[in-house]
Amino acid sequence: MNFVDLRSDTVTQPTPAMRRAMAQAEVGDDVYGEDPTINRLQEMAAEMMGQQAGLFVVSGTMGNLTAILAHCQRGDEVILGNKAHTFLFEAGGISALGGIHSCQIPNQPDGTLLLEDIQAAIRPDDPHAPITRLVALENTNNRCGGTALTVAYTRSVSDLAHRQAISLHLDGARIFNAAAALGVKAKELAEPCDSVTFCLSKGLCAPVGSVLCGSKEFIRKAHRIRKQLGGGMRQAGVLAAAGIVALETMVDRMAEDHVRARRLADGLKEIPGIVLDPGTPHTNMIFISLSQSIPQDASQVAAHLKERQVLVGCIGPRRFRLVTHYWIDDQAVDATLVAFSEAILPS
Ligand code: TLP
Repeated sequence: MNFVDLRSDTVTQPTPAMRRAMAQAEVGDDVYGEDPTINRLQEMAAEMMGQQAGLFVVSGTMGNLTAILAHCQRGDEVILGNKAHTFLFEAGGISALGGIHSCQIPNQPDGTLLLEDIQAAIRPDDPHAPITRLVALENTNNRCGGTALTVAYTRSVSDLAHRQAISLHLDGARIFNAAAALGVKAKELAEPCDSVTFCLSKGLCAPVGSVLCGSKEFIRKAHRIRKQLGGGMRQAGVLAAAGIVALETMVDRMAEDHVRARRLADGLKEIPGIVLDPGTPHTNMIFISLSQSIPQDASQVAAHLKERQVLVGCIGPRRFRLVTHYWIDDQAVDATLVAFSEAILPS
């Protein structure tokens, strides 16, 4: 059965070109640095992020964890948003595995952290306080609606941090969505940062993996940490091969997902009982709620949608997230609108 799966862009299947590249990939032992396909992916990724080097990791979560462990010692502090994926959805890995303290400051609705809030959160040189070592941003910001942070904003945070010898990490899981929405190169968004992770397995459609990029020295350090985390892979060029196809063929089509998200949102707006978040969609995510006039809750509506072969993410008792991606075409958008109009029963 063919479902229209809007739960996330993580559900994307590899394309036929990716599967072919995987079958034919030249491989070697990557723990020895001998997998030519991984080496090529890492070089391509570093180039696209305007960084010196890259490291292939299993997931976005592992990329962020590896980066934060490389920047911080036990007891150091990272400043991040209270809606950051690293804070909300990475199982507390930075504190569980790294003893790293997090200082959460409010994410603004556009995904930014106020410069004055960052400044106020930076600890004084006082033995009572942890050492502020790192600021982390997220672009696009998932829980702020898939909002894109601009180049100017990223630079302003980088300048503020660097003036005080603090590093900047970017969770750029969806940096290519941000770049498409802003009409800039991903490199411009990543260059002001000391490290950046981006995901191959979301909108870019590869089955596995993320790349962590930074300076040569930083990546050397990160390489050892990846090993400590059990993330040293062997003939994983079969995975990297799909990542290379992703970088070659998927980056320039990202805007299509944004156009479809807009079309889907415009249709949903016309269905009585559906309330769109202000400004949604910013990129490939649509955030909606059920109005009080609807007797069902989100899980009941989701169950009705599932009967109509449409899958959506429930992110609250009356709230949904819908994410467009390569496998959501115009027909899928139309089918979703029909399914919603049938599934929602006004009282
Ligand atoms: N996000 C997933 C879920 O974990 C919520 C999703 O469906 O959106 N950074 C950001 C901004 C992310 O959105 C995600 C995944 C990650 C990191 C982690 O990536 P993975 O799943 O590869 O560990």
